[in-house]
Amino acid sequence: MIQLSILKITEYGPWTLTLGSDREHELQMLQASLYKQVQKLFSEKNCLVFLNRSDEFFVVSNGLTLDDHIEIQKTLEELFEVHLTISIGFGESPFEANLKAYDGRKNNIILNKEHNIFGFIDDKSELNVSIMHLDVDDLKSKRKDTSPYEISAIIFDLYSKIVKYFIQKNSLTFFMGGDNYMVVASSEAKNSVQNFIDMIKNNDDISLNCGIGNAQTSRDAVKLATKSLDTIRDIRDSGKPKPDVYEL
Ligand SMILES: Nc1nc2c(ncn2[C@@H]2O[C@H](COP(=O)(O)OP(=O)(O)OP(=O)(O)O)[C@@H](O)[C@H]2O)c(=O)[nH]1
Ligand SMILES: [Mg+2]
Repeated sequence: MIQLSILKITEYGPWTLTLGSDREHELQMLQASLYKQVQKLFSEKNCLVFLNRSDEFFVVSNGLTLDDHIEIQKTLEELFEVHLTISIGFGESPFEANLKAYDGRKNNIILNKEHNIFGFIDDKSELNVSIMHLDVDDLKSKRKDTSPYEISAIIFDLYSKIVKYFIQKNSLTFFMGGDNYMVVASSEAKNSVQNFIDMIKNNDDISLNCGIGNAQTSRDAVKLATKSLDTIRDIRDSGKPKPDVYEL
């Protein structure tokens, strides 16, 4: 079972209009500082925040109670003029947890009215999370004959392919910057990642490495996933044949 909290800026569209049309730089600065604070507050509670479309955040919030969410909301409400709505859900797979959180918001299932928190918390089941950290092998060598913008086109095309493949496995993919992607993974996603890597190798001539981490909290799972990825690099750099996938 996994718990997911989705944070979205409340009534952001109408609020942006109040800034007039010379607003884009202000919105970009606001979104960046909001992300920084949200990541800080949740990582202090052993979670990791995934940035989604800049005005929305996904947090694998395993272990966090309603009171933890209220505490974070209070801090954010003091710091920012715009406020966030939180929808919490849980499920056997990451995608199901996302549906449950969405359901809670849509049907107005209030967990805390004053601080805009909706959805469902399961405090009985044992929570676990698997993270897959995917990274392009040796992107540096591609940069020798491909311009920065063309590299970005490749990276975003790949992002779209990872999203489409793993949503079918009830998993959620996020772009982390550079050539890094993280999949909040179901067990079927973990079982099929080698197949995905082979497919991308054959169709797009891109080699991927995948480190997998399993833990109770998302920050620990991410730490282990990145450690697994670095282990693949260590094996490769020692001259031995490297695995494409490594799991801790
Ligand atoms: N989000 C995130 N970005 C990273 C991380 N490590 C590197 N990056 C980014 O990814 C870019 C590419 O770095 P690497 O993947 O190390 O370079 P590479 O040539 O592909 O080398 P290998 O992955 O070791 O084959 C860097 O410029 C950073 O922007 C990480 O752990 N997390
Ligand atoms: Mg790389």
